[in-house]
Order: sequence, then C-alpha cells, then structure tokens
Amino acid sequence: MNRSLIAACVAASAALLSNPALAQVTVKDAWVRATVAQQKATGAFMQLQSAQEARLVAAQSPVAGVAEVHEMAMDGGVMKMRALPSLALPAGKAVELKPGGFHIMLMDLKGQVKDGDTVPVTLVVEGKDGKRQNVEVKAVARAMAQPAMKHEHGHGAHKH
Ligand SMILES: [Cu+2]
Repeated sequence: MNRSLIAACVAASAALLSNPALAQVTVKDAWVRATVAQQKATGAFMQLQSAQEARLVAAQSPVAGVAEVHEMAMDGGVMKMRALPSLALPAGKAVELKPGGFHIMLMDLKGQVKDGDTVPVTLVVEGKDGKRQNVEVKAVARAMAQPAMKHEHGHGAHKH
C-alpha cells in the first residue's frame, strides 16, 4: 500500500531493481564519523530495517579500501571489536548500527573524511532465498567528540 513510500526511503539502486520479491530495506540516520588527517579508519552508523528476514553480508565505500561489518562489545571488561560474517536483519525489526555496537568499519581510507562530507556506502543484503541486493546509502560525515576517550584532568592529575 505504501510501497512508494518505502521505495523512496530505499536507496536509488534498490528502487530500480525490478524484482519485487527482493527484501525492502530502509535506511535511516546514516552517518560516518569524520576523521582527522592521516586517520586510516572510521565507522559508519545507521538504522536498518528489512521488510523480510535478511542479512547484511558486506559493505563497500569508494572512500575506503576495505569495508567490513563489525561488532563492538564488552569482553571481560575490555571493549573489543570484531568483524562479523553477516548481521541478521529480522523481518520488520529495526537494527541499530551505532558507536559501541554494530558498525560498518571503513578501513584503508583514501583521504580525510571531513565534517559535512557525503560518504556513499553500498550495503549488500542477502535475502532468505540467497538473493543479494545492493542498498545505496548516503551517509553524512559528522565530527563527534568521543566520550570514551575524554578524561577529566584536574590540575592535580599529573602528579606521579
Ligand atoms: Cu570496527
């Protein structure tokens, strides 16, 4: 019924696919953490929702030599990051990629990602039937403070 609305939210290439059996994937609030000069990696974050059960199996971006689906999680009190072979997208359920959780890791960056840049990211989503579709995402680069790396230092903090 609101198919046109869904299609409008899906990236251009997905909307152009003629096979209506393919999973409809909506992407919301896509952003990439802006980098400083010489920084080689960053993360892309967004909310994904697939109409049918599907999996996010790969990602690509022209700004990065390598893009992987990653998960960040506490492991024995240490924050660890690992590559996932795929990320499940349950039917009709929003899956959030956010700092400290799932993310698209963009590595081997070809240049600085500046605040306000538009970063194209292609997601490869595989349906239950094994059919793959590309979902084109335009993520906006945002300079974000990293709260985990900020430490409050009083004047007495540098004593040894
Ligand atoms: Cu990562």
